[in-house]
Amino acid sequence: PKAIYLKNYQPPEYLIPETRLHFELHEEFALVHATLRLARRPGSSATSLRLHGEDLELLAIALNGRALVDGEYAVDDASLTLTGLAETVELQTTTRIRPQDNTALEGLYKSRAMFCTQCEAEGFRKITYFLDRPDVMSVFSVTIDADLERYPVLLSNGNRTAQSGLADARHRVVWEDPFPKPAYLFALVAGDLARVEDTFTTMSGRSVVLRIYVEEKDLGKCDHAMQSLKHAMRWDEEVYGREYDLDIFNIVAVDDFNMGAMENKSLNIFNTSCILASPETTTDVGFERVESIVAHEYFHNWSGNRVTCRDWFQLSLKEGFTVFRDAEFSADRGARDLKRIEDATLLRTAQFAEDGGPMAHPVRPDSFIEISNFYTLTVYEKGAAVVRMIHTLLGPERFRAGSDLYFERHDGQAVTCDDFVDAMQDSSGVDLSQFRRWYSQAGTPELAISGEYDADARTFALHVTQSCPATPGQPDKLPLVIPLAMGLLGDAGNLRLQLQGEPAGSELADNTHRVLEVNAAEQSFLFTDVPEKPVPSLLRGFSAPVRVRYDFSREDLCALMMRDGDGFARWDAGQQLMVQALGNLQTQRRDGEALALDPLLVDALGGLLRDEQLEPAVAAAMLALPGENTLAELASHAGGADVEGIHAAREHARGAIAGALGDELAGVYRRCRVSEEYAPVGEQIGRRTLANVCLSYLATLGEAQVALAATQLEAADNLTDRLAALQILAQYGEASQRESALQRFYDDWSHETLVVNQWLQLQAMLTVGDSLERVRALMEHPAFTLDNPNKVRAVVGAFASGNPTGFHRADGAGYGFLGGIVEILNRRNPQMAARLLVPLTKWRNYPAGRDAMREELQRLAALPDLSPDVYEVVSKSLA
Ligand code: B3K
Ligand code: ZN
Repeated sequence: PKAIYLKNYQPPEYLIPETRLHFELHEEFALVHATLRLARRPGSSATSLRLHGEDLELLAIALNGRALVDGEYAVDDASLTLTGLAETVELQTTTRIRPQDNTALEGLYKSRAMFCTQCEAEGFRKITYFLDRPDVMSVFSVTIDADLERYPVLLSNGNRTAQSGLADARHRVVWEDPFPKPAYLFALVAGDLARVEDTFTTMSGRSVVLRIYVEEKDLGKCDHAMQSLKHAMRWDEEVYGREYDLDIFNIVAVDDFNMGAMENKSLNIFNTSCILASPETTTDVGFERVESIVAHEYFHNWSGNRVTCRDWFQLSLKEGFTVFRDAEFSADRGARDLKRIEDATLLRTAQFAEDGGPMAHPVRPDSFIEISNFYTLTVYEKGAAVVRMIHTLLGPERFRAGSDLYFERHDGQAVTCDDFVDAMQDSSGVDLSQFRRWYSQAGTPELAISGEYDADARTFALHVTQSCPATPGQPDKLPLVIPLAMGLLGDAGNLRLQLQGEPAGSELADNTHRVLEVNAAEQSFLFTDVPEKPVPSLLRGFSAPVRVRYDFSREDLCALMMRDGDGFARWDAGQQLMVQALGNLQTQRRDGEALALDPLLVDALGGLLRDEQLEPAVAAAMLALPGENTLAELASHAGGADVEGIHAAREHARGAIAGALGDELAGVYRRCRVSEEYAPVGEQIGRRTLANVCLSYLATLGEAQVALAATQLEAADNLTDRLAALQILAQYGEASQRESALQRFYDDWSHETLVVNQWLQLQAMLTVGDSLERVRALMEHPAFTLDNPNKVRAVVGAFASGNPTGFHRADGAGYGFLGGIVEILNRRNPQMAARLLVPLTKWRNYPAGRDAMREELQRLAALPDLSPDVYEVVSKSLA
């Protein structure tokens, strides 16, 4: 496998203004008749053309109506080459493909009884010969023939323009999509599907039919997705002025899907786990996930489909922007601070780890071997953080003007990240040239900040130094533009700020919040008229994807945690206090001392529990200790993570907190229980989350408290409370209690695949007993199959990334287990295989397991027949 480079980008020699496809779907195979109108790109003088095509059996080929004979074209396992081409030609091919045998779930494949497609990024080439690259946009017309009884519903992009009966109890449907699109947005579905339907009236008064197609049994689980879709459509009109552009919008749910969902033009295809929702089968977090993914895919209609990517190096053009859009949508729908907390946690835990590891790459990568490996946290989440920083630097009005200009300038085009920034720059007049480094420079920048108070001069200076560690291929880094949102905390609350150089008495000078623009390696900011020595509140709202180092005392952190004006900063200060406290416990444990948790932290948490004014959801977030993976990521800087030590420290802290604050925890648990009928609304969600956080602390205290979980499990009317209780019973209950609760839950819910998947996942993450043994047994369970990505993620993925002590057990068996699964999936589903491997690639961060992890990677590297996906991850992580 060879790498391809952004710097070698060449525009296509031919374009395909028009594509006609005719599918004949059968039980053993499918025939694809394709008619492509090819037109030489203005400016090109090429007469030959190489079309992409993989796993295709070419049955017929004709140019301008004349069948080609051997020698007039060339076919290999990845392409079809034509020569002697005129300026415009019509190419007709017939290929035979085998969707039934397609276990990679890329191209046209079968999920249970239905046919469906997944073409992004390069799956269309497994359907027919084509220029399968996003800068070739074509108008598609699609004819589908299939058995009427098995496949009464036949869908593709755009509008349905014809339908008719055929011989042999078959039927035909024709779809035409008026919008030119790249092949990755093509979709086809055929199946026996039921649907729910609704309508939406757009801001200009057009009525759009909305349909969600599912298996009959799931009809009752579509409401939440439908409501989410309508909210998203309205929000995009209100916030971005973007209206939907066809008369119909379809969503289809499929069980076998490599990721969450796909934004195919007017025919979004979803993993059932990201679309179906009901109180019995979906947790609060699941409801929120459905809403945000429905919105995300819908928003792609403009940020992705109407304006798409020139090449796959520009993936963040659509993904970073669309993640930013969906995050703002969720923040507007719910609680903004909480959404920022969730996103910052994800970035700090997983994206920072990516940035610090062997696969580190810029938001716009320079090269790749297999693009499927670059649907990463860096491209998505850091990409979104980069768009957010533009939003912060420009402010909402100028950002909106920039996005208007972007959509107007590039509608119908395939463009680059630079085009996006150009639009923001041109409309605002803000020079973003230095800012662009965020797209090309990999690694997590670090701000080392110190504060200096001068009581006589009444000034407070912030000295800021920025740096960024080297990443593979990028030894030297340049200073970035970093918006640093901040405030200063005094004894009685946040101080009014006056920055030196700022006009005094202006509206700005009056408030307590600033965004400092850090753009040099070293800089100072001087605040004047500061009446007392303040504690700085830094990186409010997680205003940039950076690490901040500031030598806060524990008392400073407590002050910020209890009194700062910014919700995110309060949470963040609490987390820092916890990280320090947990670090001390680890040191005590290593030195064989008695473990003693920082009393200041316990007091602060007690204060939170007693504060009845604090929103429950915020209290829940502030009470939760940083996760083991977050702590491991932080430790990767200080000589590497001690998995056992982290786990032990965290468990000790949980017990100590519960021991000291048992009455408060029990009181809040009682006060927060929701007695109304379940609804996935913010107020209830907050109370449930807080109650379950309290319960999970209490469970560390012993049998009597574990019994509360048993009661909750019996009484619950929703999956959130049930799963939380089951987790506690399984983790803290006695063995017999654990096994019977798990068995009973399965017996109750074995008919609901999505619930069973969550049941599998919960067990894969239990740390009692021999986790690996448990996981092996789960893989033998009738509910498990390696062919379904949701199951693989629930068991293997959850174990490798969500059960650190199990995965990193001292004998290395966890690594061998994961490697074995990757070996099996390497050919069957390369995308899944490569993704599962990610935890092993972090081997340098784990001193104890380092050798065994590396050896497992070396074993994989030596296997014959590695897919490009797995090869890339393995070889880069060993380099
Ligand atoms: N664009 C798709 C992801 C496709 C992944 C292909 N391996 C979903 C999304 O980001 O909206
Ligand atoms: Zn997306």
